[in-house]
Amino acid sequence: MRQGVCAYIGLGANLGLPAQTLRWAVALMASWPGLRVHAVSDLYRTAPHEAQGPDFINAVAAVYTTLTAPELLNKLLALELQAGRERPYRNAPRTLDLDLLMYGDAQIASAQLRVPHPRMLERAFVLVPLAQIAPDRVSESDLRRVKNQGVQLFESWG
Ligand code: PH2
Ligand code: MG
Ligand code: MG
Repeated sequence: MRQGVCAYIGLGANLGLPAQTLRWAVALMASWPGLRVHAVSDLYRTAPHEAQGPDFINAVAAVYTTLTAPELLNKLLALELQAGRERPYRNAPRTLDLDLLMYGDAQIASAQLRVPHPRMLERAFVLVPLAQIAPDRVSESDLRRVKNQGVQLFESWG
């Protein structure tokens, strides 16, 4: 599927078996009708940013999809639940977080969804993996601004 919109999804986890869960999530997404996984970044170990708990594993995936943004969001949230996600408080440690970072060039500000993700430019755990698979989407100055945040390569994707 070349057709459809190019969307970017941020993946993160810091409970359970984060790396396995991220790989499992990408495999399930790849099985969804109306979505093709185009590229996945390596897995990065990242320090919790404005959050508590263990280090995170983060990655970013680029997909082409014919799903609408709300349809895609709902499927991502359902997959989080399937991975045992609980939300006891804001930014609580989690088994799986799937954030819709960008949906083509769409600008969306609804009660359920804001795209582009309003905090992505503040977050090295998003910008570093995103720059790996979509260097045209991240500027050098964006990366410089977050370079003091701890991000290290954990595992190659392939
Ligand atoms: N997600 C957050 C808040 N802080 N920090 C890291 N390192 N990785 C995350 O995925 C993350 C975070 C809110 O979703
Ligand atoms: Mg998040
Ligand atoms: Mg989220």
